[in-house]
Amino acid sequence: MTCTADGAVADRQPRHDDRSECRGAPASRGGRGRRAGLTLVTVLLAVLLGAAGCGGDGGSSPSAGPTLAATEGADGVQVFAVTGLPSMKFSASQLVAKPGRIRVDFSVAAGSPPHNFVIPTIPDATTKIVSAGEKQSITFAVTKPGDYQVVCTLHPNMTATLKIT
Ligand SMILES: [Cu+2]
Repeated sequence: MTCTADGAVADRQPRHDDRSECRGAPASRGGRGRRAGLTLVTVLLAVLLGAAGCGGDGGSSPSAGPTLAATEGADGVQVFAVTGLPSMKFSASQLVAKPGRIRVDFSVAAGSPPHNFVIPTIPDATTKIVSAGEKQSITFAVTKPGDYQVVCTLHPNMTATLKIT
């Protein structure tokens, strides 16, 4: 009723203004549609991000953490880069090499408590206590195949295995 009355009285107002005043529906319907579209995009983004977050495990080994194979340096030394993590773990739970000389480049991640890298049964395989952001390299020789336990002496649950094959 008010629409017709306004339109009739206000002669100076252009026609299309009268129309948009009379029907509120199309404008608000458009708004709802835009909101629904944004929600859909948000949901899709969340799904995509969630899927990407799951992919980083690398390898389907049944052991507790990643296995690292030595890279062989020019001088025949087998090299491992191992990081002590804020989560009180080594970056690899198993280091695989063959008998011979081995170098471990041990570093501690930024924001982590200090760690060390110690193989109690191999006297030369001992770093100092390394602070966050620092590193130390150690070189030692192993002749006998077998599993050698690696520990951080500061954190009893922080272990790994050097596997000589
Ligand atoms: Cu530690």
